Amino acid sequence: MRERWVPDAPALTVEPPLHGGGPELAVSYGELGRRVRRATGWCRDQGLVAGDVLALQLPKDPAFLELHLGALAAGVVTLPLHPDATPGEVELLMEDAGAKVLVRDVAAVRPALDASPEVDPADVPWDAVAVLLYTSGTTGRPKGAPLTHGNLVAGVRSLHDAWRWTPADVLLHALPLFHVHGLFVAQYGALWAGAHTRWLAAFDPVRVLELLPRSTVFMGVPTFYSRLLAHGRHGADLGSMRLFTSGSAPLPSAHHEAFQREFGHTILERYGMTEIGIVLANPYDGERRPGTVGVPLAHVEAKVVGADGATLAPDEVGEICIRGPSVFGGYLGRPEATAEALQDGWMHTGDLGSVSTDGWFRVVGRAKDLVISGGLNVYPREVEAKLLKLEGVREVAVFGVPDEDLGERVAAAVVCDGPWEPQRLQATLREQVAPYKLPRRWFRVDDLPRNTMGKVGKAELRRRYGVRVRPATLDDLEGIVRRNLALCDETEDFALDPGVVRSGVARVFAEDVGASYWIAERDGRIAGQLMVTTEWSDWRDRPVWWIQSVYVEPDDRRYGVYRALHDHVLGRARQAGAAGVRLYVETRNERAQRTYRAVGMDGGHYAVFETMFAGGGS
Ligand code: MLC
Ligand code: AMP
Repeated sequence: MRERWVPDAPALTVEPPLHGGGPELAVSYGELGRRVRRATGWCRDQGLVAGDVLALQLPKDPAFLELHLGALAAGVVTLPLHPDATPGEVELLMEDAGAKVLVRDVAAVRPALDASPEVDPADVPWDAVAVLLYTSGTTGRPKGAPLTHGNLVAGVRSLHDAWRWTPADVLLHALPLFHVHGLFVAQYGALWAGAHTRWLAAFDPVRVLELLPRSTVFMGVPTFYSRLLAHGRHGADLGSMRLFTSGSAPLPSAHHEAFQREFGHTILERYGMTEIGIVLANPYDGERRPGTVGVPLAHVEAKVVGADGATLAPDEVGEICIRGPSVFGGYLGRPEATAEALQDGWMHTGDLGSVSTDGWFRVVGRAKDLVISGGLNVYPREVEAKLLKLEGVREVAVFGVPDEDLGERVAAAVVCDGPWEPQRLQATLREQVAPYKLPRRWFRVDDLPRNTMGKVGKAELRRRYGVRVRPATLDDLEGIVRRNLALCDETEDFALDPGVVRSGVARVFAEDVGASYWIAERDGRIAGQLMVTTEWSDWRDRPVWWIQSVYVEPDDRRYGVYRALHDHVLGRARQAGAAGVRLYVETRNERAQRTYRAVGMDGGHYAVFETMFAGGGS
């Protein structure tokens, strides 16, 4: 990796956050090389030898990179952990991995690293394990996927060529580092090329827009793109940019097209997985087809097979299988899981897809029980197992519902004994699992839908509880007026005059007045709506968004429709830099007040419910 490291060239610039102030931290390749050698020395001083496992639960900090690369050079295996993983989760993974040392305190390890002797890299064989990443399976028990030095080098080389990396590149890096995407696709890509990386500790559309004009490459999960689109381009000059890539979850075609239209760049979507690296990608040159993950990268074989394992005809949907040099050799200590996943070197991905007659792959769904929220994998079985141990939970199903921002959001349907206390379940679960795994929608059900074999119907749950929020179109206008009238006694808009509503809505659509309507769809039909107006707050020096005209069809209540609308507006308001979101509730309307309290809004004394954002609001 270090052949292209020119000592004076910039390796890493750690950008300060928007409101964090402070100067940026710049590290040259010469300095990075020395730091990595000291980290190798640190490993030696800790008594770590080749094959030992070093667990790293660190924020996005240069120390993470130094320790990871320093360990690689010593043949020590790193186990990157989510910074928000709970002590119980960390203990489980460390035990399974046989990890010897855990580093979780940057402030404590920094002086030790700086004081360590510089040690030369060892001669590490290519089939030695470099890193252990955990995924989960049908049992809910996490499985370690060991990746070898050979796997990682095959992956980075193939992307180096495919994406034309050069030392002149500037990668704007806003991904976390404890996963394949942020570490092996983005960071390794830049380091292999000797290119410059600008680091943001976390994705922030305002900072990303500021830094894109000084960058050439940007890599994101689809949520990054939906948030950039929601935030808007604000005239940013993207002339220096040569590549935007997306992966880790499906990029909706609408976002692909909107980004092309509004940001003037065609996103290159690619597909990968921890166990196999990045294996399918749209081409650098030539057509990039929205809704597809492109064609196999160099040295990769890919096919789509049916339930009997036979290769399917073009356009038929089956399981995507992959073979190639970046595919791992099997799960740590799990021969059965390995035999199931790997057959003749072919990795059965559990992803459902098809291939066109001209060889382009599409991912259309998943055979595996997995929710991908904001690019992070949540394994329902793991969360269900924890929930089943809580008092009052008789049966539970965890599943994903569609979400414009995160792609999917985690939801739970619970058959409970005794009172329905989702807040208690949520609070107890929070002590046991990282917060991104927490269900954010809770539904009490009398029974779980099951098939004849007794298996819980997750697809049926998604159909029932999946709510899609979208902007209202002119075609919705008529329905909105009708609903607004039907619900006069349901919302804050008490005695609305039909004429006022009709002309008001018409003026909104003519953009005479600043308001927007959002529609919630459930099970293929319109289930609810709300209107948003904005009001300038002199006190906060930014706008406040007001939610108005909320309506959810009676048959669609208790399916999370209002919560979906609420989350959507909250997300949009945050992206737009609003001070917060408010709504009035008529004090006589107790049902509405209960609803707003249940979603966490605060009624105060005047029945004005609000969620105000901290800091910059973006
Ligand atoms: C944070 N939160 C999430 C979340 N991330 N909830 C659900 N899903 C997520 N992905 C929760 C936090 O716990 C917190 O909840 C609240 O949301 C706000 O936290 P935050 O830190 O402000 O979140 P935000 O900045 O909005 O982060 C969202 C995100 C981030 C999408 C920017 O999750 C992200 O960077 N995702 C990228 C993940 C990634 O790199 N995946 C690659 C995997 S590799 P509370 O209640 O605690 O306040 C792979 C292979 C491949 O899949 O092909 O690439
Ligand atoms: P992980 O185990 O974190 O590596 O996640 C891998 C999974 O992410 C894959 O099995 C897919 O389900 C999903 N994935 C990655 N890239 C894409 C993509 N471009 N489109 C759809 N799904 C994707």
